[in-house]
Formats: sequence, C-alpha cells, structure tokens
Amino acid sequence: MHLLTPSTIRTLLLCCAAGLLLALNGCSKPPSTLERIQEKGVLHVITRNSPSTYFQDRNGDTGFEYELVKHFAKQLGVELKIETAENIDQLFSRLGAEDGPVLAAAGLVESPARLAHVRFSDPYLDVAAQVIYHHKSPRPKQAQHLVGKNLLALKGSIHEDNLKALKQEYPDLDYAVSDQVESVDLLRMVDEQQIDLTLVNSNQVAMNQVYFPNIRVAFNLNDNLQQRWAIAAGDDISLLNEINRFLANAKQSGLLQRLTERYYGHVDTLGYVGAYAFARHLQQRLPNYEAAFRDAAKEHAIDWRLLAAMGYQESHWLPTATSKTGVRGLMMLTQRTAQAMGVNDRLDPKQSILGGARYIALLMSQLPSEINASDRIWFALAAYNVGMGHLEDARKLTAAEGLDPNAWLDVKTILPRLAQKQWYSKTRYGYARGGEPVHFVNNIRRYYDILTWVTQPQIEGAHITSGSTHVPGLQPNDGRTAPIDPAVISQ
Ligand code: BLG
Repeated sequence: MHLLTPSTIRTLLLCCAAGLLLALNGCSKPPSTLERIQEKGVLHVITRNSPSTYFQDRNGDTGFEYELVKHFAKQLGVELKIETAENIDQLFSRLGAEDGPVLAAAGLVESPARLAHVRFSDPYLDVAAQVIYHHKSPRPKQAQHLVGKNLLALKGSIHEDNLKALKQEYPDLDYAVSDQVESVDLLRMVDEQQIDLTLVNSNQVAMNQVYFPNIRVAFNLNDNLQQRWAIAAGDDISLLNEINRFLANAKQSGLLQRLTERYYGHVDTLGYVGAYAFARHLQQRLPNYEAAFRDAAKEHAIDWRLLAAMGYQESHWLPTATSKTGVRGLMMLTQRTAQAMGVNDRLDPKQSILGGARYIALLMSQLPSEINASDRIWFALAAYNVGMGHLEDARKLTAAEGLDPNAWLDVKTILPRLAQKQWYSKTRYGYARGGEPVHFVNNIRRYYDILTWVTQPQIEGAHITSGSTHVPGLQPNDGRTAPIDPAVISQ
C-alpha cells in the first residue's frame, strides 16, 4: 500500500492544476478562421458581378476571380459560396461580418484607407489605372488635361482616391463618382460619348476593348497597382497565410497566367487594331447575320455563337470574302464542300452559313467516340479547316509520340508537323499546313468566348444591336427572364 506523503500530495495537486489549466486553455482557444472554414466545409467569398470578376457564360458561373477562388476552395477541400456586393462600400462592410464572407476577391487594389479595415494578400495581377477617352476627341496626355472634362469614376474605387488627391493639385478639376455603375458601364458611356473621360484599371480595358470600338487609353495615371484578395483586419492570419501559399503555387503552376490570358488576353491575341475592328464588326456586321446564324444553329443543334465565331474567323462576317485559294463566302466553303452540303451559291450568306453549320455538325458526328464531349468541338473545327484526313494523320502521329490522340491539347502540338517532310512523309494524306488549323481553333475559341460573354444564354432572343451591345454581368432584363438575384448566389 502506498502512503500519500505531503510532498506526493503537493506534486499531485500541482500536476492536476497544470493539467486543468492546459485543458481549459485548449477548450477556450477559439478556432482560427482557417479551422472554422474547414469545419464548416464552406469558403464564403464576396465579389462583384462584373466581367472582370464574376459573371455567367455558356458554361455557367465564370470570371477571373471566380475561377481563381474556385481553385482555392478546391485546394482547401471545401465548397465555395459566392456572394455579390452591390458596390465597393458594401463589399468592405460585409467582409468579416458575423456569418458573412471571409474573403473578398474582387480585383481590389491596396490603399492606405482600405488598410485600416482589411488585410491584403500578396498580389496576383499587376494593373495600371488608365484614363479612357473617345477616339474622336482630343487625347489627354497628362493629369492636367483632365481639367474641364466631364469625368465619371466608380465610387469607393482607388480611382476616386486618385482623383481626390489630384484635386488638391488642380482645384479646377471637376469629377463625379457613382456607385450605380460598374467599370464596364463607364467604358460604354465613353464609347457612346455620354461622358468625356473615365478612369478604370487596365485589365478591365483589356477585357472590354473588344466590345467598345471607340474607347482608347489616353495615358496611365498610375502604373504600379497590384490586385490582391482581402480578409477582415485582425490578428488571425491563418487564412491569409493559406491564401499566400495558394497564390504562390498558382504563379508557379501557370494557373494565374492561364486565367490572365483567357480573360485579359484579347488584345494580345487580336492586336489593338483587331480588337477595335472586332468591336466595330460586332455592332455593324453581326446584326445582319445573327438571324441566319440562329436559324442554322437551331437546325443542327449547335450554339449559334460558335457558328458566328467561325464566320468571323473565316470572313470577318463578309459574305463576299474570297481566299487566295478560291475558297469563298462568309463561311469559306471550298467548291467541293459547298457541293456536298447542297450550297449552290457560296456568296449567299444564308446558304453559306447553313452549309457551314451542316458541315461542322457532320464532322462532329464523324469523330471517333473516344474523343470526349468538351474536346469534340475543337477537333471538328480543325477538320473543318484542314480536312478530316489530315486530322486523322495528326492524331496518329500524336499517339506515336506517346501523347493522347483524343486530347486537343496534345494533338494541337503535333498538327504543325504535317508541314514538315520528316513527319508528313510518314502519313497517309501527306503534306498540310498543319499550323493553320491550330491558329484557326485558337482564334475561334477566343471569338466564341467574347460572343458568349456579350450575349447571355439566359436571355433568349437577346440581340446585339448597334449601340446597345450587351456586356457580361450587365444583362438587361427584358421582362422575359427573371432578374438575377444580386444578393447571394451560392453553389
Ligand atoms: C477546308 C474545307 C475542308 C477541306 C479542307 O479545306 O477549307 N472546309 C470547308 O470547305 C468548309 O472541307 O477538307 S477536305 O474536304 O477533307 O479536303 C482541306 O482541303 C477553309 C478551308 C481552307 C481554308 N478555309 C475553311 O476553313 C482556306 O481558305 N485556306 C486558304 C488560306 S489562304 O487564302 O491561302 O491564305
């Protein structure tokens, strides 16, 4: 039998007290934000419904911020819940509210005023604040030239701060701010000469230049801005650390580059002149053929905007287009293909569009069933341009390389080999300008994206009419569809 000596009792008591303290400490320590997110299994994010952040396209929810944050939620292994703010002030006031969003992903730029309320992540996109003018007005070249102009900017934006500071320097500077608009509205207002100038970020200009033919960049008011995510201010940086780790990975893996290219790469791909031309043709030419595209698409169960994108790539929507090789018409049918599709007048836009639709639908149906649904369209487009025989050759070369002949990403790297003797000599159909279909598909993908971003799928019967181009995130409610609930869209 053990005797409890006074010293054993003291030791025991001390141990108990220490244990109790530890236990109490363990119980009372609140979980970190990151732990709470993981417990709940939900990442609640606030953003804005705009073309450069979050909107709907042919595949549903999309947008630069949306896609980036979706990857982050996936990495955390939790569901994503998206909430949209009506304006920037609301966005900041909701952040960190009880049961509210824990993260703001909305193309935000750090500023001293904002730092009082939130913490910013590491940057993920470099942008510049750009002064935008109408190309028919004189180009402002420096800050002083903003004086005397009708200038409107987004309320609560970094541009408002910029303008406030400028007003100190130029007391005659007059400007207005509004929280009833998005940057895309400001660009349209300049395009339609409702205002002289606006200030928006370069990524928004890059994305929207293809819709507004008349807007131009006057100069950069501020070159070195960086977009960052924001979390509520406080000592808990568990989520911030995780975000920064994720962003560093996204840079390394190429994810950020891919998103930047997809959403903001239009001008890089089309060139400035190409972007202005596309915007002009969208307003001036497409309306003449939209009905024909819709009818032909319906007949062959294809998305009309894909047909329209093909038509733009082929002829810039010009029904009399003729290639060096004698291929003709809006959809550039060869004589042989036109005949096979029952087209007797290739210069008749309706016939050409119908022939093109019939041909692409036929090619889709002829592709091997192993090619999955999301890739089929790119293969069919390549065949439209280079012919099914050459495409088959490229798929065989792809397989011989140990790559996947059913993945467009793989086949497109091999197609250009059809122009090199070393490779085409081994094929059944021989030489082809294999680089052309790759370029062809890339361009159509780009036009298709732009067109689906302009014309919202949920608005049946939406028309692109001169001066009223629909832009993503700003669907006019024509009474036939329920307006999107701007409050909370969870998924
Ligand atoms: C396509 C045909 C395919 C044909 C290939 O050529 O034309 N597509 C159409 O007519 C819609 O049917 O495949 S084949 O029948 O299996 O041989 C190959 O011959 C058209 C292409 C050719 C290209 N544009 C549609 O994309 C074109 O015009 N290239 C010439 C460019 S240039 O003016 O010489 O620079």
